[in-house]
Amino acid sequence: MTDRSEPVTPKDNSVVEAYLSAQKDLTTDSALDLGRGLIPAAPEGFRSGFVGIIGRPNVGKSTLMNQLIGQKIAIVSPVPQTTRNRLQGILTTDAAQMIFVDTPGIHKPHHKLGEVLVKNAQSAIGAVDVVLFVVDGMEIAGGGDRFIAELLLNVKTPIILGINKIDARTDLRQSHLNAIDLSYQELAAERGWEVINFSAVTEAGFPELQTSLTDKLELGPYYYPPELVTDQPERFIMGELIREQIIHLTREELPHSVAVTIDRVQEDAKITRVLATIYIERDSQKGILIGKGGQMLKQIGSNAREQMQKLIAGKVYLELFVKVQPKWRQSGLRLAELGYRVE
Ligand SMILES: Nc1nc2c(ncn2[C@@H]2O[C@H](COP(=O)(O)OP(=O)(O)OP(=O)(O)O)[C@@H](O)[C@H]2O)c(=O)[nH]1
Ligand SMILES: [Mg+2]
Repeated sequence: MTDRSEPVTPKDNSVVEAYLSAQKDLTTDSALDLGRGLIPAAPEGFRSGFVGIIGRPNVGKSTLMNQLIGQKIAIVSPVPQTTRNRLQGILTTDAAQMIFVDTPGIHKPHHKLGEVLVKNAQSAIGAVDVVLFVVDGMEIAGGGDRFIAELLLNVKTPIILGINKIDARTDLRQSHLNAIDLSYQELAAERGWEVINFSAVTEAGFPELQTSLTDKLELGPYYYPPELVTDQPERFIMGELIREQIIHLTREELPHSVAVTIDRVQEDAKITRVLATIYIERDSQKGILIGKGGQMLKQIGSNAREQMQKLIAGKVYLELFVKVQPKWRQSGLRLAELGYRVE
């Protein structure tokens, strides 16, 4: 039985497993060396570092990171403000190891949760080696984009302006397209940023993006085993997969009022049992979440279970509880209890 608090790795990989178990016992420097010993030495000319993915809500940051690393570790939805935590996804190529940091969309906060999210996204800007500023290629640069551009003014880190969703632009009028492109070219030219067009869905433009990111990183070692795709615990991703289904299946104010905790994960040979609690803010939201005859909650559970099975490549039994926690988004203490890191 394990507690599923270890980072996500592909199944059946003895090198990664050994690395992670060495990491668990990291109490001394020698244990650290042992952990490092399992990471191969990087070839000459190898580059590595952290790439911060920032931008307004809903521009496709999480979709981009998932697609770049080839595994779904960040949840995605058409509703803005989906991502709430800083998530790391790792891409290792022959030339480089890029550790992507997905961040919550930067917006004007209306509550304590929003404040914490925006602060965390901003602090990521200072902690990475390259900033990938993602914008929505379907829309002309707006106030939200310019606000972020201002935040980036005094940043010394190399910055790439990434124009996303180019796959969806086929229906736009040419004149409108030109206006969109011009608005971003102006933004980038003022600051000397490189501009790259891509689609996080079709992967068009990915080779150019990867080359440019690699060029901007310094020479460096493997920070993680080449097979690792994230340092995020499976437990955390499981909670997010539940939250994703709630966003997809419920409407009204519910998506933003929901938090999920994974209370217990019990793994035996045949099945992994997961106990989770969904927190809402008001008694009146219970009805929407549970649905007629419990149908809604059942659907949420069944969809999330399916996703979890993909994640761990094994059978999952999922039990969901619902609790009312008034005003959790307003309280720093409750936010911390629910796992939101206040930086
Ligand atoms: N057509 C198209 N849609 C995209 C693309 N990338 C993302 N989307 C869609 O845009 C919506 C938002 O995607 P997310 O990845 O959740 O956006 P985000 O920037 O992480 O949003 P927040 O976490 O709220 O800041 C989803 O409906 C995605 O399917 C793309 O390249 N093309
Ligand atoms: Mg996101």
